[in-house]
Amino acid sequence: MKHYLSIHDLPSIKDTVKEAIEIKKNPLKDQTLGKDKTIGLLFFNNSLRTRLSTQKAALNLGMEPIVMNFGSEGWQLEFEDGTIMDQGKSEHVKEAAEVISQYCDIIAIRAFAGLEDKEKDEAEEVLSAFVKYATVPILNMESSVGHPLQALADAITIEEHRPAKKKLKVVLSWAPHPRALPHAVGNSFAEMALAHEDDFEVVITHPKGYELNPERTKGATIEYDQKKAFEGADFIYTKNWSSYNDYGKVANTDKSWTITADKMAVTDNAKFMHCLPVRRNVIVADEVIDSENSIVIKQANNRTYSAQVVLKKILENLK
Ligand code: AN0
Ligand code: CP
Repeated sequence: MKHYLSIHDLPSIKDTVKEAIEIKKNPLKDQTLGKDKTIGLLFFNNSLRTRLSTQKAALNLGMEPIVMNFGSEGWQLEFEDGTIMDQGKSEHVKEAAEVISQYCDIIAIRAFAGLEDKEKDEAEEVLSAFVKYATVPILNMESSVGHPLQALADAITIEEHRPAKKKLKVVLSWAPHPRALPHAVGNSFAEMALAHEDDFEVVITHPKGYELNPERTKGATIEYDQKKAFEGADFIYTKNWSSYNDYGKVANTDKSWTITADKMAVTDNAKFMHCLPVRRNVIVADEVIDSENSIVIKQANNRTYSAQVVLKKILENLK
């Protein structure tokens, strides 16, 4: 594997999940694979899990991680071609990406959707500029449209907690949030779940007007009645996102969409999942996130093995 930009870059999601579960049993087994290799983690946005678990994964593989926060420490980068750079931006991504490539064997990038210009976000302005101008592999740590390291961790977590059933009902539920959030996590989760077509029945539930990009949810059942969607579910995966059609707008903060125990009661003893960070008693009631069925902490632990299996594949390709 050269880059990891989307979940579809994995040769097989199922085999990768199995490999990650093996790595988890003995995470220091490949300590020599990344020896003398450096990974640069570039953050254009905040992070707790991604920042720490990706470094942890790199360390498990014997790599040296270096981290830079562009929000507060880097020069403001220009991404457009041919601009007269006499305003706020100090450096063009063309130079920055090539320079960083000389210091790092892999570049990992977090750059959220701006949620103002749909076309720009869909074109993955930041991520694709690095793919274009860097000379080393690129790892997506949440871009405008996807969070494939999260989706892989989610797939690992579902595999570890799945009941013995042929077909699982996996529900992605929108929940309210006061701020406009990106679509990346919802998109990648849907894509990952839909790639398990033999295994998962995929239902997405949200208020009308909160449809994700239909290209990423093809094959899923869209159900506007949240409680109906929850009936018989095995996994409830919750996430807020802003409107996609009325791009980046928050039209609904309806608390009736918060995940509560009475909604979980109609599921088939479903596990509760969320990528975190989560706003308690807005997205999910304490009674649910603190219940035995909540697997959010285990899910966050799997971020290490998700990053590690991906880095392993990239390193093996570098040799
Ligand atoms: C981000 C998002 O919704 O994309 C990161 C989630 C991993 N969440 C927030 O900004 C709260
Ligand atoms: N789930 C996730 O990506 O968390 P962070 O934003 O804290 O990295």
